[in-house]
This record gives sequence, structure tokens and C-alpha cells, in this order.
Amino acid sequence: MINVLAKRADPSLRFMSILASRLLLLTHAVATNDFNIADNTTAVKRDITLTPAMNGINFTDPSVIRIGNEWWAFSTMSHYNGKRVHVPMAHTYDFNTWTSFGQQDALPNLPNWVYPDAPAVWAPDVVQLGPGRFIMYYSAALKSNPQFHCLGVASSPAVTGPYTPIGTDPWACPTAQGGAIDPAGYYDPTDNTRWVVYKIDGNSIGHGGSCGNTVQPIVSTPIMLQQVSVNDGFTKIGSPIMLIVNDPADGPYVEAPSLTRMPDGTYVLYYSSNCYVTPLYDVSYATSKNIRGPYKRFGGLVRTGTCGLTAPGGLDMAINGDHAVCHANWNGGRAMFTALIRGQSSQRYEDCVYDVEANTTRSNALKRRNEELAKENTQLRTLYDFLQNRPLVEAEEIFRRIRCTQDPLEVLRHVTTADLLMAQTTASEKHTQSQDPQSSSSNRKYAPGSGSLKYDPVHDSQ
Ligand SMILES: *[C@@H]1O[C@H](CO)[C@@H](O)[C@H](O)[C@H]1NC(C)=O
Ligand SMILES: *[C@@H]1O[C@H](CO)[C@@H](O)[C@H](O)[C@H]1NC(C)=O
Ligand SMILES: CC(=O)N[C@H]1CO[C@H](CO)[C@@H](O)[C@@H]1O
Repeated sequence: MINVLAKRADPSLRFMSILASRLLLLTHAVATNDFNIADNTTAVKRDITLTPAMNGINFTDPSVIRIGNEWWAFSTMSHYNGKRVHVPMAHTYDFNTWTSFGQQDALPNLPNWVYPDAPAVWAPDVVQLGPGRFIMYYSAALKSNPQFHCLGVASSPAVTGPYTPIGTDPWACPTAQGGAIDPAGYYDPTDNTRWVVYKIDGNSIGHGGSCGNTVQPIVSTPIMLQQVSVNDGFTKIGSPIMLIVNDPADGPYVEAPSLTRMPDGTYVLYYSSNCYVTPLYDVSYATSKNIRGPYKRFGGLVRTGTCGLTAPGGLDMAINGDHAVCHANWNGGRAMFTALIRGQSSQRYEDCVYDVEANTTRSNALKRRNEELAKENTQLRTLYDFLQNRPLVEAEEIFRRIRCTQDPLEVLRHVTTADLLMAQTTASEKHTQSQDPQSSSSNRKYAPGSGSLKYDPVHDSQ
């Protein structure tokens, strides 16, 4: 493009051509690339090492909710600068850079059924019922018998809380079977229904071994599905049904369920199998055409070694989307990792693990480039407007001074000094006129849209 333009005799025309084509180019770039690259990319599996969110702070059993183009994540209880935070939070605009809420607790007040000395609030999950209406499901240790966890529900007008416990009793508390943990809400847009999946915590009454449940007889840890009121998110409709249950290959348990639905209507149940302190822990999945099952199990999707992770698990998907969070070993703790996962109807879901890091790096690079281009664009427009209102002789002087510049970026450096140039130009006007006979006749305003200097952006950009 530049070479073609360089052949043009008239430097002012050449410059305006460059300017015009740059403007076109930039407008196009800014308008189309935007920041959504990650959402467009075909899912593929990659052998690279992911880096954890928030420099690898402990962010265990993360769940994620998307609201517009922002995401919030919630984690199992942790300590921040010595303060116990029942439900820590994090936020991101780009699914790459997460900001911790530190000591801000989404669930500062616990109900009376929770064991206050060691509440062990685990695996919270947040869903949105409507504008300003959020529900959090969580599990916590039972005051009357802290060996067991049970499930609670809390509500808040803001996604970041503070959430207020609903009711005085646990929402579900099957202590005879070992209690319950890992609740996750699900909204099904196909029939406007709401559901909660959770794990019966059978291993809490197991007979020993890895995670307390690899010594015979193995206690079952079924993943349950409970329909709830679409209006309030917690009133139960009917009885819970079992979706899957641990088999011998799962070691001590299956746990950490999360539901989503692929665009082709297939329901995907994510879960983890095996003990989380071993490298066998994983993100497995099962699919069904019916939310109530039967679910066909496919086994490990993300395992030790996938993207360099060790003992990944607890994947939670932004409902019916493709942005997911999970946790894996990091520096002696459990950090949050992110992924874009997209199923493609007939393809094996396993082929669709998507490494978000590679593409958010790319996405961020594009974002930065777009920011640069937008800035450049603004500068060019400023220069363009400026030149439009100068007498032709002055504009020509500017062109003369910068015409040796092949690189339009170089031209930009003159923008800030345009006024200075103008002052110099005015001082040397006579000299310039004598050097350039063409300009001596005209002292009219320079107007690129008229006369022989009219530029044709389409032509000029070719
Ligand atoms: C990206 O996705 C948008 C919306 O889904 C679509 O209109 C656009 O064509 C896609 N772009 C590419 C490059 O695939
Ligand atoms: C994370 O938790 C583990 C124990 O579970 C602890 O050893 C580690 O220091 C914690 N990491 C950070 C960064 O706090
Ligand atoms: C790992 C991954 O999904 N990489 C993708 C990033 O985006 C480019 C272009 O959109 C794809 O070609 C890669 O496969």
C-alpha cells in the first residue's frame, strides 16, 4: 500500500491518502476485533501449563457466575491476612485477570445450625433469579454433629452479598447417609426450571483409606438432582433423584457436580472422581438428553497432566455457557484455574478442552493493540481536523516536512508539534511560497473533500 502511494507525485495527496487509508483500517480494526476473541475460537486441546488465577492464592472449590460480560467466582472458606472469610470472592472482566475481594465475606453471618467454632463453609455456588435477586447454596459443618456437612441457602440483592441465610434449618441434611456437600444451582431455559445438584457425602462415614472411603465396604456418594422453585430458587419440588453414583474406578467418591447444557441440547454433568489429595483427582463428565438422566459417563476430561495441572477438579461452568473454573494443586494449596470448554455436538467432548490462557494472551494482545489503534486513530482524526481548517499553504508545509516519512506512526509524532510547525510555517511562508510555485496562488482553506485534492478513501486504500 505504502509503495503504491509513494509513487504519487503530490506529497500532500500521498499523505492524505495514507491518512485516509489508516483511518479506514483503524476504524475497521477497532470495530471488529473487540475483546471477544476467546468466545469465537474453536475448542482444542493443548499441552501447555496454565497459570493460576490471582497468583495462585488458595481458592478452593471455585464456582462462577456470569452477569453480562463480567464474572464472579466464590470459593471455600479461607483466611485473608488472618481473617476467616466464610465465602471469599473474586471478579474478572476478561476471564483472565481476576481480582480478589480479600477479606470481604459474601456470607458473613451463618445460621444457627452451623458449627460456629469451625464452620468449614465449603463449595458455595451463586445463581441469579432476576435483577437484584441472588441465591447462594453452600455447605457447612453441622453444629449438632460437626462430622457432617449439610446444605444451606442464602439470598442477597447483590451478587457480592452480603448473603442472608434463609430459614433456620439446613436446606438438605441427609446425615444418615453422611450429610451433603458441593451444591450447584442450575437454570434450564428450555422449560424455565431450576435445579440444584449436590453430593451425598458418604465418605464422611466411610471405613478408612484414601479420603476415608477406599476400605470395603465402600459407602456410596451419589450425585443428586433436586428441582426447586423457579421463583425463589430453594423451595423443593418433588424428591431428589440420583444422577450418578461412585463405582470402583472412582476410588472413594464422586463429588463436585455442576450442570450445564450444550447448544445442541445435551446436558453435561461435570463431577470429580477419586481423592483430591491424590493425582487421580479429575474433572469427569457425563451427558444425557434428559436433565433427569440417565447419564452416560465419559470419565476424565481434565486430569493430572492436562495443561500441566495436578489433581484438577471441581469444575463449575457459567450456566449454559463455556466459561469454567476449576481448582488444582499449587504451592501446597489449591488455586483456581480457568478454561473455556465448548462441546460440539457429535465430537467427543474430550476433544474440546480449551486452553484459555493461550487465547486470552492473544485476546489481551489484541485488546492492547486495539487500544493503541484507537489512540492512534484519535490522533489522526485530530490532525485531520486540524489540517482541514488550515490555509492550504500551511498544510502543504506540514506535508513537506513529513513527506519523507513512510511510516504513518512517524507522522503521528508531528501531531503534538503541529502548532509549533504552524508557527514556524507562518514565519517562513514567503520562503515556502517561493520554493513551491503551486502553492503561491492559493491561500484558501485546505478542504480535502473538494477540487483536485479530493481524496477517495476506497481508491487510496487499494
Ligand atoms: C464471532 O462470533 C460472532 C458472534 O457469534 C460472529 O458474528 C462472528 O462472525 C464471529 N467471528 C469469527 C471470526 O468467527
Ligand atoms: C494454601 O493452603 C495451604 C493449606 O491448605 C497452605 O499450606 C498454603 O500456605 C496456602 N497458600 C497460601 C498462598 O495461602
Ligand atoms: C488453544 C486454543 O484454543 N488456541 C486457539 C486460539 O485462537 C486461535 C485463533 O482464533 C486458534 O487457532 C487456536 O486454536
